[in-house]
Amino acid sequence: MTSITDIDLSKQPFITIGTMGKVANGKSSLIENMTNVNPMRFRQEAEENRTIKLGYINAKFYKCERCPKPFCYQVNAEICEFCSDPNKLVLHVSFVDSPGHSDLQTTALSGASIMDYCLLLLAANLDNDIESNQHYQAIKTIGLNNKTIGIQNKIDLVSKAKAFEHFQQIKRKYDLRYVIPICAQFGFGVNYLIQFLIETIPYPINDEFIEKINKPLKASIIRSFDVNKKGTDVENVNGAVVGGTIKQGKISIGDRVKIIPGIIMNNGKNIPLEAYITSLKTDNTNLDTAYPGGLIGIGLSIDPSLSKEDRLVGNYLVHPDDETNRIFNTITISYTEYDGVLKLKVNEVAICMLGSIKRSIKILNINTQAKKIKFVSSVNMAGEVDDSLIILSKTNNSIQLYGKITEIHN
Ligand SMILES: Nc1nc2c(ncn2[C@@H]2O[C@H](COP(=O)(O)OP(=O)(O)O)[C@@H](O)[C@H]2O)c(=O)[nH]1
Ligand SMILES: [Mg+2]
Ligand SMILES: [Zn+2]
Repeated sequence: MTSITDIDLSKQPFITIGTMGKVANGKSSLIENMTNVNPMRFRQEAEENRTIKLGYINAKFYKCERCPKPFCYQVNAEICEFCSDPNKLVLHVSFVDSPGHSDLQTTALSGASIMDYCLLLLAANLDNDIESNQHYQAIKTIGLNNKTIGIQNKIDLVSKAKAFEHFQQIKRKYDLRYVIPICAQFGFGVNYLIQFLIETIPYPINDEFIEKINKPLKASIIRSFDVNKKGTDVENVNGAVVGGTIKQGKISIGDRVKIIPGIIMNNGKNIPLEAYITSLKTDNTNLDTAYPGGLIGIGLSIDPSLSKEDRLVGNYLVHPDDETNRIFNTITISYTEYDGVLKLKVNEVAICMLGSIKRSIKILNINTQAKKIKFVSSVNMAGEVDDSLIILSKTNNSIQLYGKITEIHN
């Protein structure tokens, strides 16, 4: 059993804060301004691979005991920027920067299921922001709106009166408890946002967190690589490397894990894989044990060709003896429609996104009264009751509903 005193706040982030909102509303600028790291460092890689990756940036939030608010709160500064006293580490977070294009919403939503908090970026010079409305709708559908902070950005581009009117408009349009006006470009108001985050987010290493890490391991793989250069000698070859977020439990170097569903064969059946954990990393810090929060780089003792080019994305890491997670192709889910009306029909072929991967499914049964849908997947999937998923329309990829598994049939 792990207890509170075993966990070191400085080692890894324990809280994940995502961004949402229309492209160009200032998501990346805000993260860059807060952390001094450019979240688009993955851009080139993303363009080359044609896969859009969520950008993860870890940040340490500090407090100076001597300086006044909000200046006492500083990001990634061990020494106070004003009085040079040593700062105290108060929060360690991971920002997930979503790409924002509407066709990429699902990528963002696959991140949303791991977000503890969300920043919804709105631009003060934009009145009819349809894309951000859709993002808000998605946030509300997955039940994240009470953990979402509205960020009114670009206040430098409008008059004071206009900014105030836009602020009121946000309050009317969205059911959000807090809206904070800023200018991400020049950093105005960003220190008040940092103060707000530090003072509002409860200290993460608490009894609830300990309960979560003492549960059986479940980590989602959202990236996977072969890190070896071409022509590496056999004895120097690195094993598979995956990027994952731990939903519950913990992972230590040397642990044995099962990767499910594993390899999918042409007939839709799967072969689970087993591996030892050979390395753990967050940003550039090596870890002996990793806990939930942020993106963890995980080295596995299996052939790197298995993890090449995102091949393991959508898999889960669990304990080898785990029986809670099952392999299935037919399930029943309970659902919340995305925009109030259910357009899916029985026998329709749609797309299910479970654990960061899209699978083709066929709707078998719809019960609008009980708000339940039964469907079959063309290939085996892995998961357990209560796992959340998204169903998209096959024709235009639009989000149809957010669901939770209620029954596994095979
Ligand atoms: N004037 C002004 N421009 C901003 C502000 N925040 C971001 N921008 C600009 O808006 C553009 C899009 O910003 P970006 O952060 O890439 O938006 P994202 O697509 O939401 O990540 C960039 O050219 C930024 O420099 C702001 O507060 N004021
Ligand atoms: Mg961006
Ligand atoms: Zn100080």
